[in-house]
Formats: sequence, structure tokens, C-alpha cells
Amino acid sequence: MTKSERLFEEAVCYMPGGVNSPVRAFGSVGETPRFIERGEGAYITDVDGGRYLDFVGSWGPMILGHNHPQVKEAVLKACDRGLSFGAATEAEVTMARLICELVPSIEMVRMVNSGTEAVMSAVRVARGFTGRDKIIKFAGCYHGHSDAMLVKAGSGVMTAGVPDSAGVPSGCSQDTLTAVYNDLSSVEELFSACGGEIAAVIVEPVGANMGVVPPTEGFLEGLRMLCTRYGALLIFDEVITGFRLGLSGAQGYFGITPDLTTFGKIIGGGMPVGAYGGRREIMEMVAPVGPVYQAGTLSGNPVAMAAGIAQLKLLKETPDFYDKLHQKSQAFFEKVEELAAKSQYSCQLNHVGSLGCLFFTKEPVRDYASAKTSDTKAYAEYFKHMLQAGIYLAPSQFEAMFVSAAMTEEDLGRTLTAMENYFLTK
Ligand code: HOZ
Repeated sequence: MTKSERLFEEAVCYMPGGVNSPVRAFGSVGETPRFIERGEGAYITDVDGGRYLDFVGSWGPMILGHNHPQVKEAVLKACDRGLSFGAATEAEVTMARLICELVPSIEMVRMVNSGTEAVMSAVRVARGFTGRDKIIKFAGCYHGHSDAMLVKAGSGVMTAGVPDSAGVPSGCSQDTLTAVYNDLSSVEELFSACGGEIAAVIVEPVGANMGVVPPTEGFLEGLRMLCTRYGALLIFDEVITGFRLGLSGAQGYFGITPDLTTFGKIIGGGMPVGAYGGRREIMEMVAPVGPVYQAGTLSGNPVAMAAGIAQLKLLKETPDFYDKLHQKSQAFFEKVEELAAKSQYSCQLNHVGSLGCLFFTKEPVRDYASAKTSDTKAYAEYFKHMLQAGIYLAPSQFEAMFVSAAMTEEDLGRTLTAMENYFLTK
């Protein structure tokens, strides 16, 4: 028995499913989770000494790789000054200024502790600002685990095959309307039926929690147009795409201006951070200026801010950071596509920038329904093969593959060889 197996046996006695977040239980890939001891650059090492090239990267934020020396140094310095004050600090101002400078749609921002909190708060602000209750979300998009968002959600909810969570009072989700990703007519129908009651449309500008599903031409533009026409707010959930597709996120990448934006872990350099922001007139609804209440002792925590500022500055100041990451990812994904096409297995590769996902289906994947056609058993088999070859992929079909700046050509070449070996047997 390995140490990971022993730890997992003990973990299930004390934690539901042995984990603190469902996907990491490895349930859908029929494996025992690897207990991670450390991360360095592009690699993580488990408690048994297994070393893996990490394509999960803490679900996105480790875009520079693990334990980046400048981020670590900033954290250690901040720790030296104290861990939490629950009071205003200079670092919060630096972080807010950085986000407002880098993301043109954001004039004011509020820090929170996770993407879930950011979305929950942004939705409240949208309701407070418009005086309306209904929200449109898309099947397969995941916006964290607040009550109103657990309707046809992606990520772990989709992996578990549960469309709606138990424990959500019907009153909390009755104002959540669901539309089809990449299908503007499904959104138009909802607006024509009850446009005057819709506070906001919330969308992942690249679906990244039903696997990776890029927006089709005109989809995001259409959402912008419909929201403007009906007086609803457009919320971009950039928990995955923010500072991943570029310094101004998916909104800069696709050239669409949302009214509100949510961010997650990437702005904390991997520490527990989230944020929401937008136009001044909307953000001035938030307490203590306005009537929408939202608060938190740990929001803007000085250690988390130090990590986030260090990471954002590195992203901003490294010449051509995103061009290089995207070129490297593009070359890699093109080769993955060639391999998948040669195999007898039917696979679809979706990718944008440094985000990708290989679906085990013949159908092009453009929404929740087509993502669900993927053969999850085949994905599990592929996952196991890759893990054995030292490549750590998401333990679910419905998550993204994150390329990091720390990955070398050699690392990616080794990944391709492992994939080729797998596809040759299929
Ligand atoms: N898709 C989730 C992150 N956006 C996976 C992380 C988790 O649920 O633990």
C-alpha cells in the first residue's frame, strides 16, 4: 500500500469522501488521489515520491509554475509583518489599483476570498443595482457553490452527474434561469418572456468547467447586445480566464466589455483570493457606500495580497509573457490534435490560449449537451495512463488542462509521447 492510499483510507474517516472539494477525490477516474507534498516549477511531488508534470496547476492560478521564487519571497516578507489584521492595509490599495489599471471595464473592485464569494456578491450587486431578481446562467457553466448558482452547474456537479444540488431551497434557485451555451436564441427567448425582471446574465466567457468550450463567433457580442437592450448587467465570470488569456482576461482577448467581472485564485497567486469589480456607479452600490451588504475579515488578507501582487506584477512586467505562453500552447495543442486525429479513438480537442481539453466524443463540443456525449470511462483510462507516465491531468473529463509558463518544450514533448503511446494502443 502506498502512503497516498494509507492517507486516503484515513481521510475518508474524517472528511466527506476524504477530501475538501469533490473533484480531487478522483472518483470519476477510479483512482486513489495522490497526496501532494510539494510543488516546484512545472512539477508536483506526492508523498510517495511520485513526480508529475502538473496540468492542473491548482485549477489555474499557478500560471508561473509552483513556488515561484519572487512570489514566495513576497509571501515570506508579508508573513514577517503579521498574518491578518482585519483592518485596511496598503497592499489592498496596490492590488485594487493594479486590477483597475489592467482591466479597463473595472473602475472599482472589492476583494473577497474565493471565486464562489466573488460571484455570490456580484449577483447580489447586480440585483441591488437593477432592482430585479432573475439571473440567466448557462448549463455547464460553473460559478462556485452558492445556492443560486447550483443549477445545471459544470465542474464537480457535472462530473457527479447531479444537475442540481440537494439542500438548495427552491426559493433560492427559482430566479435562476438556464440558457444553452453558444445559443443566443435560448437567451433571447428568456429575455422576451421576462426581460424586465432579469438583473443579469452571468457567463464564463470561455466555458472551462464542462471541459473547455470556447464561445462561438458572435455569442459574447450577442449577450452584450441583449443585456444592453433589456437593461440587464453582463457579468463575466473570469475565475478561470482572468489573467490567463491575457492581462485583461477574456474580455480583452475577445474585445467585449462586461458590466461586472469576477476573479478567483489567480489574483492571489494560488492563495485563497477572489474579487469582483466593475463600473463605479455599479460598485458604489456596495457597503459602506451603498445599500448592498457584503463583508469579510479575511478579505484583502495581507499575505494573500502580497502573493497576488507579486504574481500580477510578474505577469505584467515579463516581456511578451502571454504571446510566448500562447505560442507554446498553440504548438502543443496542434500536435495533440494530430495525435488524436490519427488514433482510432474519436476525440475532439478544444483549446484557447493556454487552456485545453480533450473530449472523448465524435461530436464537436460547443455546449453542455455535447460535452456530456464524451465517454467518461475512456477519459478515465486515458487519465490513468498519463498519470503512470508522470503527467498529472484533471481527474475529470469536465475540467480544463492548464499549460504553465514553467513547462519546457521537453516537458510538453514528453507529454505528447505519453499521449502517442496511449493512442497507439487505441
Ligand atoms: N472546476 C473547479 C475550479 N473552477 C475545480 C476545483 C474544485 O472544485 O475543487
